[in-house]
Amino acid sequence: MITLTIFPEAFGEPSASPFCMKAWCMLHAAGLPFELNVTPDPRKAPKGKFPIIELDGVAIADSEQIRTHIEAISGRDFDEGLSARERAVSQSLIRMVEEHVYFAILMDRWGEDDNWAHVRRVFFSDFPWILRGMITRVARKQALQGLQGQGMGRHTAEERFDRARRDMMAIREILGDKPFLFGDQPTAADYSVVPMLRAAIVTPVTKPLGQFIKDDPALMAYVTRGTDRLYPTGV
Ligand SMILES: N[C@@H](CCC(=O)N[C@@H](CS)C(=O)NCC(=O)O)C(=O)O
Repeated sequence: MITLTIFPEAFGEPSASPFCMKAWCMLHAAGLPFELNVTPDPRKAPKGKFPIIELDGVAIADSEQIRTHIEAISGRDFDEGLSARERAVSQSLIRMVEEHVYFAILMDRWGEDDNWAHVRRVFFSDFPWILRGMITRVARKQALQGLQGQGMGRHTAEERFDRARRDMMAIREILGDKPFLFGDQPTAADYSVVPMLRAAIVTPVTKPLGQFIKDDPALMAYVTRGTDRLYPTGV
């Protein structure tokens, strides 16, 4: 039996992490039996991040490796039916949302004081109250240092939004009037893009990126369709 370890629910999402949602939705879609392990503390995870899956004592970290593993053991190809060119576009889209848009959302959540008040309260509620102040200060400092290193933390809020907005327009262009990014059926990119767009719009204090998505009927219809189709629990 596979165990999928994820962060707890937050802001109405079954897991606070879009990467955890991706892995969860993929496991669900592949029809593999699995159980959930829900915990807020990733420090002992092999790469210090969630999601991870464990099978026969072997841990696999990172949603990309998890996808590869799911495809290997289930025989399911999440990009089935796509041409070589579509697979290349899919790969680029996945990188764009996971390695760029994600960090803009992280800045909106951890870098902006109004959202940080919610993140602090919701993400750290399981830690003993006596340690919570210290743990949250350290966690925020480390997160913001990481964002400086990655680069997103060096942009102004306006610059961040402008960068992410261009990514949203690229997604909308690729989507066109199709139900999913590459046609009538969801493919791998949808499993990354839908949870990432949801992460932007459920962030408690709506920031310009979340507002941009909410104001775009095509993107919102896609998020609703994707949620209905991919999310195991419904939201
Ligand atoms: N590339 C990884 C990214 C996973 C990731 O960034 N997870 C975040 C939550 S969204 C995490 O565990 N953060 C904890 C930390 O950095 O301490 C994947 O695709 O799984």
